[in-house]
Amino acid sequence: LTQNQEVMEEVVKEREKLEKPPMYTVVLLNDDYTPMDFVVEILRRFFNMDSDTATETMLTIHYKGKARCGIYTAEVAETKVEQVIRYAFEHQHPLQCSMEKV
Ligand code: TYC
Repeated sequence: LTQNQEVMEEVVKEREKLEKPPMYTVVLLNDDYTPMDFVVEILRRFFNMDSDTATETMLTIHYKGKARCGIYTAEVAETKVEQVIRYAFEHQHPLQCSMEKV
């Protein structure tokens, strides 16, 4: 490759980064104490799910241990994780939430 081609490849790579920011899934984790209806409320409030989707997702977490609740850019995913953990804590529930790179 010529030096020019190398520079152009680098430019293309940087452009692709700008167009496609890394995405993260926000994952909710099961525990033995958080009430099911509270988890459904969380899924509706923070992940904009309708009742049926929220109920299905809650049951997936309950039976399988965790479920993906949404996919976001890093900043939005971090904010969701913080908001969910704080909201659960304020209601004295141990519900935990994390993010995973897609
Ligand atoms: N396992 C909880 C119960 O039986 C319900 C639950 C579901 C808790 C999802 C957390 O992320 C969770 N009450």
